[in-house]
Amino acid sequence: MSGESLYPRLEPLLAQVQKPIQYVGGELNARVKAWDDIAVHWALMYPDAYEVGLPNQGLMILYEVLNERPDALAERTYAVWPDLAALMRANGVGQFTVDAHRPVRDFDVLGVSFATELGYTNLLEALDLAGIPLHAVDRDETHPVVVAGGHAAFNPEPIADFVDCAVLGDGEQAVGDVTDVVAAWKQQGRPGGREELLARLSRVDGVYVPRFYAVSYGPRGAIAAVTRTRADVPARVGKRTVMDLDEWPYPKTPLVPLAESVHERMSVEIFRGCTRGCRFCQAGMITRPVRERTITGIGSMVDQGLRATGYEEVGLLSLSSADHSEIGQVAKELADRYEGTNTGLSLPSTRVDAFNVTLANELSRNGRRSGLTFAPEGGSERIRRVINKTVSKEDLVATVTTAYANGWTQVKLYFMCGLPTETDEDVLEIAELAVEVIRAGREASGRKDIRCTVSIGGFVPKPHTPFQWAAQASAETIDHRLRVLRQAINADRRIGRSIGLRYHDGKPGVIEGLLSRGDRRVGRVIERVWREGGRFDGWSEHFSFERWTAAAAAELAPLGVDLDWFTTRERTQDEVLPWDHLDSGLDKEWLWDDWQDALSEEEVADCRWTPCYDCGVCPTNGTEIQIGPTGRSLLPLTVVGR
Ligand code: B12
Ligand code: SF4
Repeated sequence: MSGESLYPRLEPLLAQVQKPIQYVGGELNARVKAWDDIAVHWALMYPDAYEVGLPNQGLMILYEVLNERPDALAERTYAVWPDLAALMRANGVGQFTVDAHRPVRDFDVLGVSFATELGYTNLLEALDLAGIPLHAVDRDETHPVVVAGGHAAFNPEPIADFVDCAVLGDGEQAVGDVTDVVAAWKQQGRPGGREELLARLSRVDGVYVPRFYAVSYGPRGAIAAVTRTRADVPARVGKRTVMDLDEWPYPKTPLVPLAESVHERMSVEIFRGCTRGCRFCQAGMITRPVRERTITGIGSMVDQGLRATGYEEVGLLSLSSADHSEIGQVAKELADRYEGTNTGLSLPSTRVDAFNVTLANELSRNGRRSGLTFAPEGGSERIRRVINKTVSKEDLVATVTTAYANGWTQVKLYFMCGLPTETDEDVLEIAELAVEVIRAGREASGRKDIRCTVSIGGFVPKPHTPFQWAAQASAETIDHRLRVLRQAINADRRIGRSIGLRYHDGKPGVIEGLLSRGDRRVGRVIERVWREGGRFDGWSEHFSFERWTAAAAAELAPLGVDLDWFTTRERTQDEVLPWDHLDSGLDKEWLWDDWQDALSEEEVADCRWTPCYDCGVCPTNGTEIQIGPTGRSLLPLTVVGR
């Protein structure tokens, strides 16, 4: 019988694996709906371990939106660790959902959220465990439709052979449209089989069906053209944009993890999109325009979410939360409302120029003054102009010092290494900055125990950003710069011991680069890596650079390209990029001009506060920037006593 629980066969295996709790489901606010009489069954997957996947905001939203529909149900599935995967294979137990432990194979749709490309091998593992053919062309109408979503879906070409379609942009409305199409096709007796279903899906706004687009290559390895193979599919696929976030106040009842997870607090997304224009930031570019949730909308989501979860901390999330036009008011009113309770508020990393101590004081009114995180991203003022994240060294030091003077003792600073035009000197300035921050901080606070942690990530150029043409720095370059930086920080031990340095070597970034800007030819590399045991590539203990480079060499050489071709090679203006037929709304010419501006160290302002500079998004999507002030307050809610 379809949808029958695998739990009786799974349970004996759980006693033999690590952290079995992650597979049992039944979390607070999880849903299990009856299988029969439901038109469309969705399995929603985050292709990483439960501890990373469960708190993912995007998937939590879609889970709830779908389950609210009477004709749909959604259950969750996560990547299983290799210990359980081996036992499942040995015992013939397929990939299952954690909600009702149903076989993923039985669902109509398998929706996979790709926030990062490093989840691709876990997709293949899940398909194989589920008994779903790896290649979309080998599936028939009894198999689930495999749908990719999330930010990486803006270039799904490396996984084009494995997915049936990709949804570009916001999912809230798109999943409803996909449900309608699948329901109608099933109800009509599945006319035309899988091909017809996919053709119908390709006509839904934001849905891209790779099999209906043929890619040809030119003599030097670059793409010659991407052409439609059917006249009834769009030449370019546009993205979906939810315009009124208040109409979509999800998750209303967030899931509370059973096992330890990376993010144990409630999150309320206070706006979507960002127009600060940081040139490295794919999330900012592809989610334009800015759409703020209103102050009343935020207030009721916080209230409802806390009641539904029992959490004592609320993160006010977005790509740059201190930029919400009414953040001061939001923070003050929430702090008033929860004064005297255990409820704490937090913002994720803050732009240095958006930080203000009144806001920080409001957020920590309930006594928590743990750590503050700033993301200057570039070490020198020059490189900050290149990436369009302009803040002067003086302002940076002054801001961090203010934080120390106001009682914070731990400050985290995020940087990137390997940015376009970067030299060793730019990176060495990170050390100077950190030293200065500690010196000034000790002086201002009168304390010796203040700490500053410098966290550094290797820069990976991403599609749909001005840096999509840039040469990625090699792993050797990154490793060399990190080495000299470490030496510089440790040069003076009296200061150096107050500075922590956190970084990864440059190798995983190279593979992320291959997967981010790859085309369909990269699919065979992913498949080979998976066949040779590649899983959980986001985890350093599972990631094997050698496995990836060997697979890339073997699979790409016959095609006349290689790993460097996809990563450390700078692209020219006329090159057809693998994602050119996927429309994030950004005008390619604007992106190119912005890339040229980066090279000449010219900045661009935030169009929230300055006139539009025609990036293309608003006219292409028929959207517009939406910011307050609404003039409304968080109330009419009364103070919640807890
Ligand atoms: C902004 C951001 C943050 C912010 C805010 C997070 C948030 N709003 O959820 C902050 C700073 C708090 C944060 C914290 C963390 N983050 Co973060 N974060 C991001 C980032 C850049 C964007 C996420 C976002 O905007 N979410 C908002 C939601 C609403 O959007 P969404 O998930 O994209 O989903 C929408 C659409 O994309 C679409 N969609 C998504 N999936 C699907 C699937 C289908 C089938 C369909 C149809 C549609 C669809 O519909 C959704 C609703 O519209 C992502 C990278 C990325 N490009 O996605 C990393 C990312 C998700 N974060 C990551 C990490 C590691 C973390 C932390 C663990 C860091 C830490 N050590 O503390 C924490 C954990 C937080 C958590 N909730 O899980 C990693 C996850 C790595 C992994 N292995 O999967 C990522 C991928 C970054 C990276 N490359 O390393 N993060
Ligand atoms: S079109 Fe103009 S207003 Fe809209 S996001 Fe682009 S620059 Fe900003």
